[in-house]
Amino acid sequence: MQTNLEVLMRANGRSIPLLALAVILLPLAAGAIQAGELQYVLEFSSSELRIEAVGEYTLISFSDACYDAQPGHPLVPFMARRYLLPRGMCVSRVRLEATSIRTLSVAKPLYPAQPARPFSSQKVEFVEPLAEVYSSTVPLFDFQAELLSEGLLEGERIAAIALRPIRYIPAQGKIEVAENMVLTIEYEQDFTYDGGSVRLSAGQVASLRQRLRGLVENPELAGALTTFSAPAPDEYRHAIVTPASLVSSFQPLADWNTKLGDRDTVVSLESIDAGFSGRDLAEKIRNFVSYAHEEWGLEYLLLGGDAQLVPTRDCWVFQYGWWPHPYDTIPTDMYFGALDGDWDADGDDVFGEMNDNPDLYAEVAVGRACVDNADQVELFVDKVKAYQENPPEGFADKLMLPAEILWTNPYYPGDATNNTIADLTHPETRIARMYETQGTLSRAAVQDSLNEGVGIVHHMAHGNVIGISCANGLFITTHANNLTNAGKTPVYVSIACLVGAFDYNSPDCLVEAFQNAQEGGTVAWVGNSRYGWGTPPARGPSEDLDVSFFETIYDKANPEAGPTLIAAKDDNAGYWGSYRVGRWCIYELSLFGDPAMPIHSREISAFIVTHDEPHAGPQTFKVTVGSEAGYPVEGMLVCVRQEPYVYAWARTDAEGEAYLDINPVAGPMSLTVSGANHRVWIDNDLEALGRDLACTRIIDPVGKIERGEIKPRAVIANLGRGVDSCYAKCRITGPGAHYEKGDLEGIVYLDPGEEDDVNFPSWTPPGGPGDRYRVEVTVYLWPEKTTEDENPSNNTQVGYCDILAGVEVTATTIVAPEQDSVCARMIPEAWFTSIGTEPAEGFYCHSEIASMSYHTAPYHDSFYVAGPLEPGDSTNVKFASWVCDDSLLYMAHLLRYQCN
Ligand SMILES: [Ca+2]
Ligand SMILES: [Ca+2]
Ligand SMILES: [Ca+2]
Ligand SMILES: [Ca+2]
Repeated sequence: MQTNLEVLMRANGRSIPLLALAVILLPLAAGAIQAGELQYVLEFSSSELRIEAVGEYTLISFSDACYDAQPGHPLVPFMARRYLLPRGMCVSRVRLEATSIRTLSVAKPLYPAQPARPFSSQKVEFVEPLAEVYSSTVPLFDFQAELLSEGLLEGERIAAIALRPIRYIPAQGKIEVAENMVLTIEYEQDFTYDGGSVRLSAGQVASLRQRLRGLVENPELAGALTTFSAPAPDEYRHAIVTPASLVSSFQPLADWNTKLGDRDTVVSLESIDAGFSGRDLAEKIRNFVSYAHEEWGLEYLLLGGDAQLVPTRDCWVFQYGWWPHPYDTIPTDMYFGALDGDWDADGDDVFGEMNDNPDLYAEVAVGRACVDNADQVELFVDKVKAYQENPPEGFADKLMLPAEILWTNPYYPGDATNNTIADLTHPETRIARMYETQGTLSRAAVQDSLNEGVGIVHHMAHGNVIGISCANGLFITTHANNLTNAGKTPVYVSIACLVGAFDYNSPDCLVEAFQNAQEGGTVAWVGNSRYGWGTPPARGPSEDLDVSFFETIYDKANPEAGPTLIAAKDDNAGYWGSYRVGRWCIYELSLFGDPAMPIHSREISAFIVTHDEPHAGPQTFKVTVGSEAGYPVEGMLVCVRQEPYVYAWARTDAEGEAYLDINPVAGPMSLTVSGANHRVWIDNDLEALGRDLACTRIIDPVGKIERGEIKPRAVIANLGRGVDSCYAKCRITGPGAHYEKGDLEGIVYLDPGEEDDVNFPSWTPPGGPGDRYRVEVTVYLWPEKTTEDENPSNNTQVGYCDILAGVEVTATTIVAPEQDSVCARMIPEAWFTSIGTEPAEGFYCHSEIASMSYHTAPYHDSFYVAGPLEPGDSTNVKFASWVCDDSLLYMAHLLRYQCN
């Protein structure tokens, strides 16, 4: 594989998987894996080939076909695929074996490859087919696999591999297609690997898994081999880096992002300069980002300032033209978020060279706000907020597609790429094609359409630092400044050269004029800081990057600007990133806007949100997000807050549901739901209902107890308004007792009003007969282990218990007088029982009947029992006769009765 080509071509086509995969993992070494191989069985049907006549040539393509032929050589397509390797491994060799081959005839010779060219360049001669190549009777290329590149993403190594299923025999007009192949990737230990300590938060893990599914053919390899640490306690998923003078101006944006769930902090350049090492400020910023990524879970970085305020990292790939030109040096903002290596492997302070091993798989999504002062910051923040908070209807679903004729030899209008993007859209997307080929492209048409309101733009045109071409004239910075589309600011994307050369400051570039327009402009731009490059007659790297960007916009439920740009680069890093022209295009494509901002592509509507009733205490809080049409909405960001106790975020799943683990106190909370195509939903009046746990009763030990082992028990009730959980503690004090124990398991998920028993470890009373103990049971809140609920006064119950005496007799039943009986004269009678541990001998039973008024003298009588009365036995006692007064109430000993 030649890696020094500037002459690459690629066919039109969407990325549709052609290969059915089967995987066989074959470790070669026992014990610690030091080498091994991955094997994949691939199928490629020749019916997937598109064979089209282009003039006097044949162009062969298939979905996501790549080309790497030299100018004048035939365009034989291949495919570039990405595979994960086991952690700590690198590729030692790749092999492709064709197991079944089909031969096809092509009438005209294959199209000859043409040189790559900047979009600014019109004067490129057509390169004719080379006679000595086109007369060959032996096949050009072979069925083979080649390693294109390897890169790191969060410690995972990704290998991009070229697979060549087609070879061409020009003299016979034949192509041979390998329809069945076996790919073998041999790997060995990478002794330079130091990604073993990668720490990821839960949020980072979720987005990494999702990203790998779109990035590699074998994402399952990551799950088995990756371990992640717990999230950092102080999570910041978003940071804004800006000079100290603008920190307070950016704070409202940080507050806004924090409110939505991307916890944000503004960090001054001065503090980074003082606190981080690096050869220059740009490297210090990147080292800060590395730190924050690992310690805070950072996912988004906004560079808050134009190039003269927040430095650029200028990269250099190659010299275009006869002498070095400033346009050969590329301000590359992705450097700040692509965190592997240092982008200058050869250490010559020239960054991003082919041998510098730059990281093309970014870990942190980067955007830039090209602002010069506090007024511009305020404008930027207002636009980003308005785009999410209360966007109007009637603009977001509109896609504007201006395209001019880029070159005439070969004839290459921008229509095809814009048509490809149009094919990606939602069925209801309103598409405004403005094509020079149809006479519908003009500066006025672009201006009018922008002012009327469009959601997204893809502009296929030439450009320079201050203008973008619209066939009949340049749309320049002045036109951008004068836009009047306030509230309907689009996301603008273009392949054009230099419109995003933000390092130019007098004047600023076109993108900056759009961004800083007072009465409208754009909310975000994705554009080139240097030349865009094309490879007519096929799509070139700049167009491929943009098409990938739009694939994500129309494929994901909630595409965010920064991650969407990352996905576009992921898609092209393996193939285009292996070549100088492609790498140039990857470097220069920057996001001008907040990386966490969602991109709308449908008509704006409201969320329909339902949620649990929150209560004080730990709980899983469920939020369900639907559309006005009643469908669940996936991928939306849900955030629930209660300062300083609760900050939790989650994304809705395919059912539109998000689950947040929270532990608020009773009081006000807030809930927000945000994401693409919807106005932000905010509820600041949520109320966490109070917690009230109580110990309502001690079951054991209370009253008379025996001297043996006893299991203390009590009843805990949830008197609060939500499901709750708790622990309990039992303390027993008295002669010789030092018992203080908690229940071992706690009580979990008690419904409001529900009660449950709680058991404590066994206790054996140490004292003797008649000793009294104090028993105290207290309930503690889970998981805080405090008693600070809404009503702490009911958290503790106190009871007493007495050890039974050796000899003890008690009255157990009064036989007479009976309750409510009417009598004049009768014999009081009762049963007495021995409840002690030893026989009772020689004791008196006593009877007392008291009047409930003062008329009659009380009755007293005692009766001697000689015994012995064995433990558990009872004896019947009849007392002396009693004469009662009439019409009075009497109280007998232990029992009350009425006697008329
Ligand atoms: Ca990386
Ligand atoms: Ca270097
Ligand atoms: Ca500038
Ligand atoms: Ca309570």
